[in-house]
Amino acid sequence: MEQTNRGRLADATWDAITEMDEQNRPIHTFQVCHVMEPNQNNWLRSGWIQRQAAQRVYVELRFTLRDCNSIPWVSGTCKETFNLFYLQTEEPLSAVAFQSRIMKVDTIAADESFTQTDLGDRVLRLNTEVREVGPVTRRGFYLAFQDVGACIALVSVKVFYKRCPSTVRNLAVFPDTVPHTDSSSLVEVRGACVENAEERDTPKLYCGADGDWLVPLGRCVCSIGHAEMDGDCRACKPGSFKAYSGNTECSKCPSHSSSHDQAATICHCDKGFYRAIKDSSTVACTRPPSAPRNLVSLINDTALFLQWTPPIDTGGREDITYNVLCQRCDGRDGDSGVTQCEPCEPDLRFIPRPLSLTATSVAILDFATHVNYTFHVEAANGVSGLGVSPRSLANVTVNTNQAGPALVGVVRKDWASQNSIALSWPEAEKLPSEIVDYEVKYFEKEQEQLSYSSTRTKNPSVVVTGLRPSTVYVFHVRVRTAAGYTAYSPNYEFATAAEGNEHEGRRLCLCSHWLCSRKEKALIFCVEIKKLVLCQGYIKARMKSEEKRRTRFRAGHGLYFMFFTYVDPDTYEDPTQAVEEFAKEIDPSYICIERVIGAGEFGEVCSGRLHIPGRMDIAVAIKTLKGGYVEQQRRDFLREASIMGQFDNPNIIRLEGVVTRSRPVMIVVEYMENGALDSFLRARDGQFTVLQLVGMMRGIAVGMTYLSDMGYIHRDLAARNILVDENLVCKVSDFGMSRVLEDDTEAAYTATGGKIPIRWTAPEAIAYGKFSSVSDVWSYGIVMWEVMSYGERPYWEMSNQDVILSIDEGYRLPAPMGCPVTLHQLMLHCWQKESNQRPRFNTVLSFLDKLIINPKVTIDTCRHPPDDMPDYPLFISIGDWLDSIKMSQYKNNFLAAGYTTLDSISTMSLDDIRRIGICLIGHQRRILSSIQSLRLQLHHIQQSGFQV
Ligand code: ACK
Repeated sequence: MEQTNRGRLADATWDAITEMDEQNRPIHTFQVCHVMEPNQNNWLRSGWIQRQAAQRVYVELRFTLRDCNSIPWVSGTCKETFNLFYLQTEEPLSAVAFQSRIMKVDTIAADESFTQTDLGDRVLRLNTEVREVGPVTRRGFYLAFQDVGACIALVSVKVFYKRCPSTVRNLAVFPDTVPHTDSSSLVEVRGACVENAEERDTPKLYCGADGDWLVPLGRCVCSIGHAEMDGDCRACKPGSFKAYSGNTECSKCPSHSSSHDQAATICHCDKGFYRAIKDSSTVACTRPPSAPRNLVSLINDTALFLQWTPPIDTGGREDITYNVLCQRCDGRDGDSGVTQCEPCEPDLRFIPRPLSLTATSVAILDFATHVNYTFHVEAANGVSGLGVSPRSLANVTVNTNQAGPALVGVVRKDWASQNSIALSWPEAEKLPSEIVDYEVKYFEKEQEQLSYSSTRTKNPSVVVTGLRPSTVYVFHVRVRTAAGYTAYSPNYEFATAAEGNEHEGRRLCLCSHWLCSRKEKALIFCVEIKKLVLCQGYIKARMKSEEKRRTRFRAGHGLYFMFFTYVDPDTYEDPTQAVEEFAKEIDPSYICIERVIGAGEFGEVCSGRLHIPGRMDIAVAIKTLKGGYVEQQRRDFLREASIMGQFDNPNIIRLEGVVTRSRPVMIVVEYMENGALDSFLRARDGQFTVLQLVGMMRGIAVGMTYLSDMGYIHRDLAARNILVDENLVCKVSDFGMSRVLEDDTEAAYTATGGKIPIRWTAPEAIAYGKFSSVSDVWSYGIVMWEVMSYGERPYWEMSNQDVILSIDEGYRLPAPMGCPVTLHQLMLHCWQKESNQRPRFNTVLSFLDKLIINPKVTIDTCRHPPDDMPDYPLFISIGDWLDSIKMSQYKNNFLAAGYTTLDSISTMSLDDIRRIGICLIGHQRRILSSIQSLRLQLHHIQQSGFQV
């Protein structure tokens, strides 16, 4: 700001003179020029100048000064300078007071002085000098000019202070600001956003000592509906909008939207157009799509397909989806004749789902037959349902059949066990097309319908396995025909038997009549033809898997060119892979479970039939994995299948396949009509010839020779693990637990922590866990003994500990009653203490073969043990002997009858035993069997020259 003050003469020696400048404009000046007289002291003083906000004051002087040399005759009194003074006061002062406290600012000299010539030429040599005055702190001040003998004309005096002027930077207004007196410090000033702008980062400027704005920081941006123009925020014009604050322009309204007012922040959708909730307010407005086109239905077997093409008008959106709505329109209203429609059954299955489909097709399953379904396919997008626009529907009506609905009749429970329930129902009749099968859906009642299982059966009966004991299940059944499903039967609730309650109302299921019905035979034939293709596919896959297996063996063992080698499933990182490789997956609908035949470690064992399309149906045994299993149990259970699946021998139980992809998990093996060998023999005591028994042993030897050639060690060879078919063929089974023996009730824990069936196991395997094919040979000898004694328990009731001790002391089982010596000798050979002294399975097999070829010679005449047969000690007294066979209670009977030495009893017959008062048949047999063995040993000892 410029401040000038016209001063007044203090000493009347400065004259106020008005002159004309070069352009003839008047200029007012104060002049003094007493150059001829010495001791000049002429003062000119300003009026009182208010300081206002100033801290530092500047004085700009414009003046002319005469060159002393250009004035003729002047003495040394002529000067070419004058002095500038100032005085600060709170109030205006009198002239006297002024004189005393005045302070000098500077002596001012002229840069340019003028001469007489200049005057004549009218050239004005004007000087401008600026001086800083202060710091000023009082309310006002005076300026004073002292002339000490110069010739001066003071043209102007400008008094001012510096300030940073009000400004607008980055849409923020900064006010006038006075800098600090200290020229090195800046004044920080916060700006205020201009109208319709908002702060982003606090706007700041710094005011420098020279009145310049420095270091701009922060900024303001225009608010919504406004955009920057010429440093201002101006409102957006109608037809445009700005939705977000920022330094962006106003945008034109997007398609199908408009704004009618200034400063619009949004453009509103035109009538009939919408934005979805998720849409940004800046995008174009859209509308619901038109209806899908070309809706067609296809009915194929048991599935109904709907297909359509997308609508012509997608409404301007890409999020188009389809909803399929279903109605059953069965009858007509009697009065109005209008078709009655109702929502479809809730369990109609839509694949992938009924609503929010992104593809233009859907498959519908489980529909009822004989029904008129109307399907409405609705096209929808993100703005469907926002306005009042009608739904975009395409409709199609599908008739699933001609006749009335066919329902399954009353479902009955035939029997229930702990883990199974057998159901049957009357065969569905009056169906328009062939029955494909029945579907039985079931779930635990307590679980509501949270998870349900289903099984299919071709017959009007089923055994549902894998259930929990003492649990109520809800069942319902429906028929599947080529044209679709019937409706479900009502719900039926049946419970499984309580734990410990073996069977409840057990009876055969009606599976057998499936094969009797001519109609059904025809159906099976049709299904077979249809699925032959599938079957061929399977065979190819199986061949591929076999080839893979061979390659593996070739690579792994290099022995393949001679034998297959057993692959331990435990060597697979993922045991499921072993199951996949060695066991084929069976479609559960090919399995018809008929009855429960026993209980295993993992669940029930059932019998039933397997009907693989393209193959004769066969009787099978089905081992099930009971519900509620954990993953490890599932693996252990399936481990048996991955072992069994590697074997192919007439005397090894054959694996048909597994069911792992649905519940219950099952292992399906060939059915052995006579069940386990031990119970089979016990039930037919004495009913077979020796040759028949030898035939059974031979079968087992064939199986074991195969297994040992494969490098497989069974570890649990026992009559209970041999199965017998209707032709008395014996097959080795039970491979699942051959490593850990958890499921063998005979297996006991040993000192080394393993679980071992002591009575069947070789001493080195018990003592050091040294299992081998020759330890299997020991077990084989025990099985021979079991066979010849018709299922007698080896070592009878002796404790496991006593068995181990007596074996260690050299005792061996005596020949069973009626057992040819040769066979007992073979047993003894298998029980050699030194494992390498025992025969190998192939030797056992050829021995039995000879026996079978020439039974008379071998069985009757070969009474002498082979040369390498070791000695087995006899028990010293009758008491010891009876103790060893756990028949101590009969000591008195023997003594009372006069039998005191072993020799005396060696000739006893069965009648003799009965006569001395031993009535129980089992005891009679055990004693007689032991006596026969004693007889052999006596004979052997006598031959050696010893006396008993
Ligand atoms: O002595 P079993 O009737 O014969 O009782 C048991 C029961 O299941 C539990 O294991 C019988 N079993 C096991 N596998 C078969 C099979 N493949 N064929 C016939 N019965 C079998 C076994």
